[in-house]
Parts: sequence; C-alpha cells; structure tokens
Amino acid sequence: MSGAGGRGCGSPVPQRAPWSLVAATAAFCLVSATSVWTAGAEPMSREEKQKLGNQVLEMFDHAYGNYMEHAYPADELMPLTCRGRVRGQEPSRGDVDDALGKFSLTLIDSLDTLVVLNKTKEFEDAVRKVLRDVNLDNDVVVSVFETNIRVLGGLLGGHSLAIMLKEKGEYMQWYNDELLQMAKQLGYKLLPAFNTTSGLPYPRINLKFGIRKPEARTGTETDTCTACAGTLILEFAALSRFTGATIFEEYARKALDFLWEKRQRSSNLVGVTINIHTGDWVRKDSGVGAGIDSYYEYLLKAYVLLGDDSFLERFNTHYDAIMRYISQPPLLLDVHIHKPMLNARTWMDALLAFFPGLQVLKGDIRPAIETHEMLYQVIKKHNFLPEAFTTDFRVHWAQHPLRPEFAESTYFLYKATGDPYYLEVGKTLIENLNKYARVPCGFAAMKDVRTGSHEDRMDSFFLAEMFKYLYLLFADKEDIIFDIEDYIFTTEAHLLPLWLSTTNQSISKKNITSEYTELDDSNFDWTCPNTQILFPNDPLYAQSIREPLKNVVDKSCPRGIIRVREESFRSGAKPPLRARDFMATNPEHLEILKKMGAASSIDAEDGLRFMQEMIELSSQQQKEQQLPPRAVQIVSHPFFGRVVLTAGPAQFGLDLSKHKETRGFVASSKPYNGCSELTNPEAVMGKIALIQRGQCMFAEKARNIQNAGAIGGIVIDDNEGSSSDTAPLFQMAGDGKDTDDIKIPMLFLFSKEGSIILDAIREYEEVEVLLSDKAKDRAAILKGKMIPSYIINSNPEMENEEQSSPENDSQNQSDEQVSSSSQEVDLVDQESSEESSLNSHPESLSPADTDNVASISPSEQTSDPTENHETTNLNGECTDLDNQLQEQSETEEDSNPNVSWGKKVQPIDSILADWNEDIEAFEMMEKDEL
Ligand code: DMJ
Repeated sequence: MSGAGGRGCGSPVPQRAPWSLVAATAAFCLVSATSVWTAGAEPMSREEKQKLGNQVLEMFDHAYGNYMEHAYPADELMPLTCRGRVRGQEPSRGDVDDALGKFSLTLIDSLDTLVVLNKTKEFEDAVRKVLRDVNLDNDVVVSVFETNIRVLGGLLGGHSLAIMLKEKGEYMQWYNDELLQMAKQLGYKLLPAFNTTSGLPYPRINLKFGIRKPEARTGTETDTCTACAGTLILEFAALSRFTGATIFEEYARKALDFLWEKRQRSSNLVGVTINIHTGDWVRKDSGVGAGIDSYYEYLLKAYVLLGDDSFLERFNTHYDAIMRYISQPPLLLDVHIHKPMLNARTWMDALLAFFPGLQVLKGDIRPAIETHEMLYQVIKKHNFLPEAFTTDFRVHWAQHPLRPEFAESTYFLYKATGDPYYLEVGKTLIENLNKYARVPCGFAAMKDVRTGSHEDRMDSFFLAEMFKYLYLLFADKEDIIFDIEDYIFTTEAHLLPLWLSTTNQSISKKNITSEYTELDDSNFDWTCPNTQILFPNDPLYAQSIREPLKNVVDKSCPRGIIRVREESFRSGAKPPLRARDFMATNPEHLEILKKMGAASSIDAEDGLRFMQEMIELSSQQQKEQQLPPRAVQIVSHPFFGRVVLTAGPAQFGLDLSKHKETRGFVASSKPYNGCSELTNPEAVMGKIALIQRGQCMFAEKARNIQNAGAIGGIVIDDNEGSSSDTAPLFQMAGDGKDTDDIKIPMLFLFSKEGSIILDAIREYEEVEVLLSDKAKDRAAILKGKMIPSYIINSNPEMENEEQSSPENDSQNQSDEQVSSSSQEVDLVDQESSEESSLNSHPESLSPADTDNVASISPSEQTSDPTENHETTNLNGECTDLDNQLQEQSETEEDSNPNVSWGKKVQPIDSILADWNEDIEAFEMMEKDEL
C-alpha cells in the first residue's frame, strides 16, 4: 500500500482539483512539519541523509543490475541461483506465481523507481527495452489484481513520468505515448474478467485467451479477495482519463459499488473473501491486512485522485468501524464482521504494516505512531517483520519476502511529524537489508527470520516500492527532479499525476450522498489536519506517544485472545472457560461446555470463542511439535556467510539449538548414498560429509559418515528439483532404534539448496559451511580471516570495486588474494561488532528465546496458570489480569450466588449452526495463505 504524495495546504497546483477544496489529504498538510521539527531524537545532518540516500542508490543498483544482467527478460531474479525465474521452468509455488506473466515483470515494476532515483538515462533505456521486448499476449494465467497493480500500474507510472520528462525537454523526446498504448492493450485484456453478474472480477485471467474458454484454464473460480476486487480504481480510472476510454473506470467503479453494497450493515466491515457470483461473504473475518488492505487504501486515494466525495464517505464509514472494532492500539486484530467484538485471530500479518501510512493520509496520527512503534519493535527483535506474528509478538509465519509496507509507513510518518526518529528507523532498515538479505547476486527474501536463512526470491515490489520509499525518506526536495507532491502513489508505489482529477471526467459521478442519510454525519471528517494545529507547541508529540510503548514487545507476556468481556467479569459474572485451560477429565469443565451449547447468547458467544480457541490451539500445538528449521551458511569465498540455506533438522545426533555451531569444509561421501562403509574416509575425515537421500535410513547414513570421521552431515534430497520454496521442510526421523550413539549434527537440504553447495564445490573446490540453528553474524564467523572489508563493514562501494576487479575472476582465488580491499578481522573488531550486533539486533538473543514455544509441550503450556493468564500493560509490565478477574469474580460470586448468565435463550440448533459457520470460516482461514 502507499499514500499520496503531499502538497502544501492551499499551495497552488497546476489545475485546481476538486478534492483540494475539501483538503482531506492529511499527508500534504503534514509535510510542513519537516521544516519545523527539531526536538526529540537527534536531528540528522544533511551529509548523513545524503550518505544514506547514496547507499539506497547503490543497493538499488545491486538489485536492478543483477536482475538485468542475470534474469532479464524473465519476470524475476532468483538471487541465490543467480538466474531468471521463468514460469513453467521452475516448480510451481502456487498462487504466488500468478504474478508472473512472462512480461518482464521486474523491469516494468521498476520503471518509475528509476526516475524517482534520478536514473533518467537508465529509465530511457528501460522504456526502450519494454517497448522492444515485452509481450502481453502470452498463454499464461495471471492474477488480475497483481497484473493490475504491478504491470498496468507500472506502465502508467512509467508513462506519467515519461511525459513529465518529455515536457522538461531533455530526456524522452522521442516518446509518443507508447507505454500508454501498451497499458490500454493490457487494460482490454483484463476486462473479460469482469464478466460476472456482480461486476466483481474473476481472480485470474489468461492473457491470451481471457476467461472461460477451454484453452483459458480459468474462469471457474467462485471466490475472490476483497482487495483483489477493490484495488483497481486508481489504475483503471487513470487509464480511462489518460486515453478517454471510459470503460475501465466504469468497471472498476461497479466493482467498488458492489463491495460497498455488500458491507456488513451493522458493523460496516467487509470480509476477506467474497463469492463473485452471489456476493456472499466466504470468509467473514475482517482486518486491515492480507486480503482487504488495499481496498481501504483505494477508497481514500480514489477520493484524492478523482475528487469523488462518495469514496471519502465510504472510507470514513469503514475507518470508523476499523477504529471501533479492529484497532486495539497498538495492535490491529481481525474480528468477525457480524460479531465485531470477537477477535478472529491471535496473530497479525505483515501486510497491515501499510496501515499507519494510510492513517497519516487520513490525518489520524496518534494510532499511526503507536502501531508503527509496535511494528518497529518486532522488527528489532527479528531483523525483519515476519509474515505473521502473535499478539505476544512471537513468530507465527517466519518468512519475510522483503515487503515494503513498513518502509512506506516510516516515510509517511516522517513526512507527517518531521521527527528524525523515523530517519533512524530507515537507517536500521537499510542496515538490516545489507547485513541479512544482501547476497552476491541481489537481495534474497528471508525464508525464516529466526534462522536467517534465505529464499531464492526477489519480488518485483522490492524494486517498485522499497527503494522508492527509502530514497524519498532521506531526500530533500532538490534531490528529486520533479515535484513528488504532484502525484499519488498507488498500492505498488506507482506514480499517477493528480491533474488526472480534472481530465476526461466523462464518467458521471453518482451523487449518492442521499444513500447515506442513515449515517451519522459527524463520521465524515472534512477537515484538514494541519501540523501547526496538531503539534502547536509540542515538538515532542510523536515521542510522547511512543514512550509508553517502548517495551511493549520485549516485555510482553503470553496471552490468548485478548478481547474478553472484562466488564462482565468485573460486574460479577464468572469468567468463561478458555480452551487453554480445558481438561476433558474435569466434570466442571464438561458441564460448562454443555451450557455453552444450550443457554444464553453470552454462553453461545463463550462457546464460539472456545471453539475458535480450540482450533487455534490445535494448529499452534501442531506447529510447536515440529523442530524448527536449521541453517547451512556458506562461509568461504565468495559467499563469506552471505548465503544461508534453510535446512531440515534431525531427531537424532547433535542438537544444534543446544550446542555451538559446527563448522567445516564439505566433502562428498563415497558411496554418495552413504548406505555402507565409506570408501573415501580420508576425504571426509574432519569434514562435513554430503550424502544423498535414499536407499537406507537417515540414521544409517549418519553412522557411516561418523565412523569415517566426519564432523557433521548434510543429506541432499535425491528428488531432483525439490526445493524448500515449494515443499514443506521436514525433520529426519531416527530408525526406530536407540540413536544415542550418533553424536554428529545432521541436516537435510532439498535438491535445489543442495545443488547450491554442489555447484560451489565445482566452481571453488574448497567450500566451508556452518551448520547452526540460525545464521551467525558475519563478523564473528570471519574472525581472523583476510576478507574484503565490505563484507564486514557493509560498504557497498567497496563491494563494487571488488566485484569488478579482474583478479576476482580467478576461480580458485584465495581469501588473501581478494585483497586491495581486504582487512583482517581482529579480535577487537570482532568483539565490538558482536557487541554492537547484540545491541542493535536483539535477534541475537539465544535461540531458545525465539524457539522456546516450540520446545514447550502443549500440556506444559496449559498447565502453567501464571504464564497463561499473564497479560501486559502499555508499559510492558506483566500483570495477572485473568487471575485478578478470576479472584474478583470468585469473591463476587460467593456473595451473589444468583449471578445472571444472560437472559436471551437461543435454541441449540441455531447456536450450533452459528458455530459451524464460524468454524468453517476459521478452518478456511487456517488453510489460506497470504
Ligand atoms: C505489494 O505488491 C502491494 O503493496 C500490495 O498492495 C500488497 N503488498 C505487496 C508487497 O508486500
């Protein structure tokens, strides 16, 4: 998601846009804060900002340069194997591959980033390549949503800046709307997706054959996500207004109108997925993250871009509901659309990190600061925002595909507050990217933020969004060759000019205000939140909001579903039975359970929550029974610890989470399957043996290599093409016998990860690896070695020198030869670096800290009442709220034996039907991925 570029309140714009009359774009009003803000965090000097801006430019070159050199014209770069990802040539990763249409996705998504980053010459070259090479007519099924935001948005952003440059008179003089023509061609290709009675688009379309035809292989889907149907209006309206072809804007409006009609009328919330034919909500949970996020974003931005009041009215109505039910500052927690006081989850997903940025645009700064601060603390704990994390800030889904949402919100909060704290946040993001995600061939997504292992993936949004927001964060007005405030950012951070609001307005704007007569007018905020008013004499405003939250993550305590009917306990009702406390052998518990299905609506509500907790608990317990993945880090030249492979653990041998890592050179065992006594013990002695999976038990292989003197083993999958990208990792089981005799650590790699090591052996002969529970700090593992200084210092300029120096082409070059830019890591450096890494990256906390849940059995978890009942206050102190409430209610119950449990009696069938509906929704939710 993204926000609008800002303009000064009342500052002149080329053509006065209707929206500016009501000035709801908070961001532009808040911009002025940057110039007056001086207190709070230490101000950052212009030199420091420029240095960081230059670092962003260099990082972009590293990402874009490697894509262009090793992947283009493929859609994406695979930065570990250093080649292009071509759909059909790699094992399918499921839905995530639907973004790939064989249309050079990363190049198109990067177009306007090149201009923002002042790379005008490169932009001109890139546009020529798009026009020369890109084919939009491939027989491939793509996501309508992704194709719209990344490709249509990319082409329109490119066109917007191409005409701006042409007008300036230096670059793009040859340009004749060619990108716009491509965008129009693509727009027409997407239109058949809207051929439904509801007007909601099918989620996928075949670029060549459209929908439904046998050869299209799509068109039978019944459901789509709300964001998928509700994130079209900016691109489609821009296409209509640029070209005069009104059909695009009409279709996108119709889809939005339908979603609005289908909102849950009492809560004013929308669900995550909807049936495109009937309009029924398929998933009735509702949040601001995955599946819904950019629907809200586009309502507000459609108002900004198109000046249509109805979009603002809709946004404000939803926003009011979000703040009433979903916002539990600093958390944003999903609820049920028809029971909005009930939380639907105990975890949050990473996509919601865009929301503080949207709140800035709305002008609601306080909750934006709070949520952003909470997210930042999660990032400080794990270096990146895991795809999902629990309300007590444990990792729920451990991946991180280099998502830009947090950088985006950081940028908007800096624009709003001018607080240099946000520049320091940006600096940390840059450091973490260079330290943990940068690999020799680009930037790799994190497979698991707990182990620091990588995934062979660099999504196009990393170039479209991350570098834009980071560069803009540190840029002054004069660092950008055009006025960013004349544009709005789409959800993919593509730039659309605000003058479109007054161009080709042939779409009759429905005056639908009358439809809203039942709504409370005070809900609609038409005022311009000016920073001069928001922060009149208090330059420490943002800091004062962050202060109480500063330990919210570190000092949080385990807790379950957090919204409980506290008021009813306080007023004397008995607290409901929680799933985590349930014991099937306890007759009192069984009695309560029976009551839940039979009596009052409150009991039914407790029952619903109980079932929900049971489902979550069981899925959590399944997770916890699995050993966490391990890491194989390649430490020899030219990897120097920068490539980390995700590995499966073994249920036998040395437990890497309890012992120091094992480090050694690798050697292939003979026979390669390791199923009999090795014939090459001298080759594997003191080394880490590579063995192929298959033909005998894992434990037998381990014994054979251990007998030959190996200090560890890596089993590589014999199933060619297998990869942790597409298959779930598993743990290697023993052989059913006592395996205590196996003392060495054993890890498992899928074939793709294994071949990265095998290829390295072919190329560099000597390959040294580290087997551990999580990637180790590079300074620590390279201690005493002669290595290029950029490896330690993350000084990218030196990396460029090193990469381009001819001596580095030599295959067997020793570490010492790397040299002009090498330095020995001495103990002092290493110690200080370890110390600083510990300080600045609390992820270096012991593995037990991140994985301790995995080692606690479910029964242990439920048997510790203090642990389970603790909650946290905003100062991060743990309080025993549940116990207090329990005590209070027990006392009150003693004194009042006739406590009422509610009066409304509901028949059991209806309660059960209600439960089933919710349970089905939960089960579906569990299956769905982001
Ligand atoms: C981007 O493609 C867009 O921002 C989208 O709206 C959701 N998020 C991804 C990046 O995380």
